[in-house]
Amino acid sequence: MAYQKILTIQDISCVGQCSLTVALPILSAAGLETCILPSAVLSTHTAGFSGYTVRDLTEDIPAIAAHWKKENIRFSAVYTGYLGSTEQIADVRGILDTLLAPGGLAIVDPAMADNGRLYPAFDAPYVEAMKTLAFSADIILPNITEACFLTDTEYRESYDEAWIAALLDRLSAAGAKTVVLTGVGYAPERTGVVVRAGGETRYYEHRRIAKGCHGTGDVYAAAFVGALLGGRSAYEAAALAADYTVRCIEITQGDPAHWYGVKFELALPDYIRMLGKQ
Ligand code: PXL
Repeated sequence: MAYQKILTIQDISCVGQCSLTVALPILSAAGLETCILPSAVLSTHTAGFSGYTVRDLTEDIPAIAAHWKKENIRFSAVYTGYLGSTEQIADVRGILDTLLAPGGLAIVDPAMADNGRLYPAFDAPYVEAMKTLAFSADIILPNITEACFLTDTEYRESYDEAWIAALLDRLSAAGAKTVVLTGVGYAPERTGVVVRAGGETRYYEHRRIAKGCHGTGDVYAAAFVGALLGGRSAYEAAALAADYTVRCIEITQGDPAHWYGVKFELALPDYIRMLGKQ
């Protein structure tokens, strides 16, 4: 596989093992030159800490993108996660339009909600703007809550295969291309990921570890992008990322003081080993 340069756009949560502090090491471990564009800088993530600081970097983004354009810098993929503002989403769309190399991939994790609720920073206008970004991307990685927000579907705690198929149909009808729908489980101790790509839908089921951990969506998405750009199909990359994320949770679950993220670093050797297996 040729050496590839990719760009990831998401926030820096200085403490909390999510977004860029997770994506950068995972993508580097996958052998990708990883360029970053911070959407905002927060003292911590917003899920469980109180009194966090936020500096929105929306104003800086157009000049950064213009400089890269002038320098003729292009990326073989752009992968976006948690963004800093509704207004910023238009600039991020502009980056996808102008800074991807020919044939480059736009991958959007619409990181804005979980467990039926939006994250504290986001509101209805943000969701509307995220729809425009997600439905212009080549690949999206929503969880069920985010898929519901993207399609104006009422969130459900319990569901069956027919409901998930209908949710995927709504995403496809709205313009989604390849969809990696995360956190889909049909039995109490099982969860998994549904991948709809090229008209085919496949499910990868795996063990569900009771304790939900923060930041696992970001670990999952970065591990997926690393495996995909390494030459795997969307389904293969989705399965590999699931195995790595489960490993990260296993390593972390015995430590109740570590409630804010997963010890993904300790499993990076496993990730690299998984990537080595063709
Ligand atoms: O893991 C998603 C995420 C990323 N960045 C920030 C967050 C969250 C989830 O809550 O608060 C700042």
